[in-house]
Amino acid sequence: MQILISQLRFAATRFASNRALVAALLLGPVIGAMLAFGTVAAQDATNVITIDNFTFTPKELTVAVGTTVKWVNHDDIPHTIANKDKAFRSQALDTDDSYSFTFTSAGTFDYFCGLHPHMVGKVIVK
Ligand SMILES: [Cu+2]
Repeated sequence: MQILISQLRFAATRFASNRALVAALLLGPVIGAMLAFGTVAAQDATNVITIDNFTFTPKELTVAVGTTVKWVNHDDIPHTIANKDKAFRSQALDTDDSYSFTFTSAGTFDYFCGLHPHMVGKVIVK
């Protein structure tokens, strides 16, 4: 009888630890994906410059070296992104088109719209 009880306990313990293992295996990727998605979402939100009504918003953006900045045109006419020092230059962006550039060195990058040079903005890379 004592042996039977200890065998049952052993089985119950194994069952419980297996369930915990299965739960960990199932939840691990889910939590990982949630963390990854949260990180990507946060990065996107802070590194996007929108173009609306002939205006870059934010007009001035500070990012870390290695950051990719994305410009999205919400106007119904084309715009371009052109760095004053020619470090980057986009094609004409139609409505909802975007242009991305990864800043690999520190500095202040003044840019303007090649079609409407009065439209200006600045990315500061630290
Ligand atoms: Cu423009």
